[in-house]
Amino acid sequence: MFGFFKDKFNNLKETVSNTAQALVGNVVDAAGQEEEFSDFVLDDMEDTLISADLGVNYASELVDNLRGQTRIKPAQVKEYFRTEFLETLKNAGSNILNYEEGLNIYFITGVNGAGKTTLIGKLAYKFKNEGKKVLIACGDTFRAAAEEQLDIWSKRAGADIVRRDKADPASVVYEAIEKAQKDKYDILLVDTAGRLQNKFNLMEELKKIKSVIDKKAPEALRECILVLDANTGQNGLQQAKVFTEAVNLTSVALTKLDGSAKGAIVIAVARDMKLPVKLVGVGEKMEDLREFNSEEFIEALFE
Ligand SMILES: Nc1nc2c(ncn2[C@@H]2O[C@H](COP(=O)(O)OP(=O)(O)OP(=O)(O)O)[C@@H](O)[C@H]2O)c(=O)[nH]1
Ligand SMILES: [Mg+2]
Repeated sequence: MFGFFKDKFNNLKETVSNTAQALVGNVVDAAGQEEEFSDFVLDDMEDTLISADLGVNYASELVDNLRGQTRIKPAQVKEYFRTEFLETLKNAGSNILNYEEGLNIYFITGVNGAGKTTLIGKLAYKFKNEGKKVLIACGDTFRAAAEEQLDIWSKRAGADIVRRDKADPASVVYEAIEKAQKDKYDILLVDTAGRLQNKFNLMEELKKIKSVIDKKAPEALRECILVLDANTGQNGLQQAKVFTEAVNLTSVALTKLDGSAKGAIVIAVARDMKLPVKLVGVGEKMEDLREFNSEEFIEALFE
């Protein structure tokens, strides 16, 4: 049976347990049993938030709100952070992956090794299980074996693929869109390279592919997803900035959350980039994909 949501909450709790310790556990420990917040306690708390990868500015802001006030006591610190984090996540927008009748194009970007190709395999599997007609475009023609890897995923998921070895990625995507429109596919997943000769070339190539999608399929629903490895921490935020300047991202997929202690990057991305996380990778297998939900994530962290 397809277990996309099976025992979702317990799995999620386990998946985020390292992040929960790094973020919530250590913050509560930092607050200690004091009656009021001392500077010493607050500085310790700020360091804890920064090492959990929440970002320096946000960490300082949250801690500064607690300075010189008496309304929130150290004993209530957990509730304070729970409310703050949930609000930040909600302000970044809906977690629901957009989908509508007709063609839906998911353009998948991110640095090398982030988990783009694996995410495409997982998404293909998810959509096939929902009875959708799924096509994959191999827009990574740079790395040797990239097309082979995508071919294996497409077969596993039972999805169709357009690959033209070593061709220009934008032309492969052009051809895939034509096929998707002609043969009435519901889903087109576009894989891209994570590394070219340099970052400039990579961004130029992504812009070119994006412009082919926008021009050739203006009527299609288009999501531009940045794949972030949870373990990259604050570095991930820098990546998000570069990509969003190039291709105007609509959402983030956070991969390798399994085992990561740096899941707080979800909150940092939501706050600094105003980008919602919509998908979470929790392992290397085809079923290891979860739809992100802010309430569930916060509940699993703060339980
Ligand atoms: N534990 C874990 N591993 C993952 C997850 N997603 C991807 N991986 C692993 O990360 C590695 C890189 O994944 P790819 O999907 O090839 O990454 P990519 O972004 O396509 O890489 P390039 O094509 O080189 O840019 C592989 O070994 C995957 O099995 C995840 O959610 N959890
Ligand atoms: Mg890849």
